[in-house]
Amino acid sequence: MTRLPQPDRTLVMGILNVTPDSFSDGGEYLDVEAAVAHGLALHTEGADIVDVGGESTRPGARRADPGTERDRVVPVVERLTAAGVPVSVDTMRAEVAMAAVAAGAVLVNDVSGGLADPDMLAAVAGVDAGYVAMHWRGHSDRMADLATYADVVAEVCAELADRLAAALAAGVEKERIILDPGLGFAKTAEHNWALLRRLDALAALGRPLLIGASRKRFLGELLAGEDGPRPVREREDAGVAITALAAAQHVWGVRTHTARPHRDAIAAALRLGAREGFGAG
Ligand code: PMM
Repeated sequence: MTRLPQPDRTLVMGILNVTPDSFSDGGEYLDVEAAVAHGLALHTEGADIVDVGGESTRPGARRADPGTERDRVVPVVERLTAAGVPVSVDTMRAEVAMAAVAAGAVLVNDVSGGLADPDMLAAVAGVDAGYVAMHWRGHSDRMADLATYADVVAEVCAELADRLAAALAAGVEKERIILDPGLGFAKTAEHNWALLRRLDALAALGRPLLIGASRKRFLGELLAGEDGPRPVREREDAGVAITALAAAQHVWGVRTHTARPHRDAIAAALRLGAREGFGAG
């Protein structure tokens, strides 16, 4: 992963959805100029990498066609790369991933862990890019029905281990692979909390971890008031708390909608965990 930023702390991956329908920022950055401006702002604010996606994966979402997805993503990847911003591409399609890598993306963030497109792992094996394999059980239109587990931690670990093995078998070097439990993907709020409680079990798979909790529904449910779940835009602080707790456990990265609050939380977690500087004794 020579081209990936490698800070000696948890990395912040800023979210840039170039889609009409993502749950928290859908429609805001469909225009290339607006998307690039937001990507640059995230980077200036402290995002180590900007994750550009052209297909919404929110529960129930319909798929974008491949050409549309590629046309949304590639110009934004090109422009951000040219501006010196490290970029990842959030896609389940090999074709889109390869176009984005050719345009400068240094990381392929595949929410399906290679399951959605049979060509993905071999394609990634052939390029110099990192690969995020996220835990996934099926497309958004049916993932709510797939949220059944006897032991969510054991099953997600086993299924991620399978995806890791498949990526290795396809020729993706171990050093390039990052694993993600896929909070909210075929998971209820209870499942997400159970996984967050056991980051140690996920880390035992032997690869760095990426965690995407930012603004997700389980935080809305956690913070629900009389009017129902807390609105998407008012879930930020709980996400920052999760970042601090995950950073204290040395996860590789957090995928977030803002950058600075998360960078600050990571700095505090790191400082608190440091052994030096606590005074005598
Ligand atoms: N979540 C979403 C999209 N892509 N990628 C990874 N690796 N991990 C996630 O948790 C994840 C993801 C859905 O959130 P969004 O609609 O805000 O992008």
